[in-house]
Amino acid sequence: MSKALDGVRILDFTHVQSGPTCTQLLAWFGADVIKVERAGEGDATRGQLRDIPDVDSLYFTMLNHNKRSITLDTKNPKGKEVLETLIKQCDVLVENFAPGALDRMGFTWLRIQELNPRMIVASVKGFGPGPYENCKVYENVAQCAGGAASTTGFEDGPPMVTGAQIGDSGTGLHLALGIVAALYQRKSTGRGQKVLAAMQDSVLNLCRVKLRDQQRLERTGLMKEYPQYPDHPFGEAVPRAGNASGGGQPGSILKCKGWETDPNAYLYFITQGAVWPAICKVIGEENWINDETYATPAARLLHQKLIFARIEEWTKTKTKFEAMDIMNKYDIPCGPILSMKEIAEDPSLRESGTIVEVDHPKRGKYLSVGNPIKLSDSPTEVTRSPLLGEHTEEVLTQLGYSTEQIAALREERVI
Ligand code: CAO
Repeated sequence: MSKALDGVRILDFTHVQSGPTCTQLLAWFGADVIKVERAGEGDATRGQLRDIPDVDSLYFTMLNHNKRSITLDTKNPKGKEVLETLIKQCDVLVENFAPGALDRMGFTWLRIQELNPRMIVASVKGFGPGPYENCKVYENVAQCAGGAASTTGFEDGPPMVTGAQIGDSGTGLHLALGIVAALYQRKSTGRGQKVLAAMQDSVLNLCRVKLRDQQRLERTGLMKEYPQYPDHPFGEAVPRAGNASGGGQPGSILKCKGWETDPNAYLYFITQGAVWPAICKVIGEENWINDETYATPAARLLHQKLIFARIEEWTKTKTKFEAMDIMNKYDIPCGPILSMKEIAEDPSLRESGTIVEVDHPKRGKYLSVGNPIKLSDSPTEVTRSPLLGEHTEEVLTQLGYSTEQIAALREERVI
């Protein structure tokens, strides 16, 4: 079967997490992704957080599936020539170097356009134009600057970053969408263009509802679905909301049977208005259905803590899965807090290809997250990440280099 991005060739000049997330997705959709790395070390993540000595780390292998790797010193004049050939023969260059690195290498936007006017140059940077545009940025900096940290955590605690890599992987996703849009526009214009996804912007995009709340707060002075209401005053900025739902239906994380010893024996429970009578029946408080203290969503907002405490008395008598099964019968929205161990062992995630087992020649079998985006006409087959420089000769031969030329480049340590 064909793949959605068959025929698209990507010059993958990315490293660490954000850029590789993007090019891995493009590879899963069928693009030919050629990862350019420095000889010797390669992408720094190959050697970071290793669990097996001298073997590419899971950090690297889980972000670089379905790619080819070539080594190239792009600061060496002969290496620059190879890079020029690659630029002429690729559709997209994706990079996430520190600001200005590509220019310093001699590959400005103007130069790239001279070499290949159809080339799309896609970049992840920490910040867009402005006072911080020249800063190097890692995940948690983006979470802090994009509004996630100030709105995450509990009211009486410090700002908190989330385990979801919204700054790195989140920005990679945004960049991938920009690249696909630019490829589509190129069909009619015939021109490439620059695509920028700034990590701060991507995090902010994912925190859109918090900017919504900032404006609601400024207009009305309070937000009734927040845990601060009605007991604590609101300040000038959106506060941390603990585990409140963030939408129009109140929710909370509740203890389940075994919580004393199992740190993940919890359930997320949403008191959706439509199923309020069912909730009351399940927890044995049928009189709450018509009691005016609880009968309407507006009345319940004044008593959220008491209501969730009562529901928790019930959830504490059930495991999270038992509670989930009972609630599902009544269409009551809730979800178990799943540990990574439970997720790794989940048969349905294996079945759907969201969790995949991959074989690697040096590390053996390992688990990875497969393509979370499923296309019915472009199925994803996850193949292992490349060893450093595994495809150097293959790619250079495809680019038109002879065996002798390749040997000379190797001799001069350009590749
Ligand atoms: N041959 C020769 N030189 C190479 C090369 C190659 N194949 N590949 C990279 N280099 C050079 C770069 O040109 C750069 O040289 P200069 O500093 O002389 O311009 C140098 O290697 C280091 O690149 P860098 O500054 O990007 O790397 P770093 O480790 O110092 O910084 C990071 C890492 C992530 C902080 C920075 O790249 C960055 O801010 N990127 C943009 C934001 C981003 O993507 N952050 C997410 C990181 S986690 O996903």
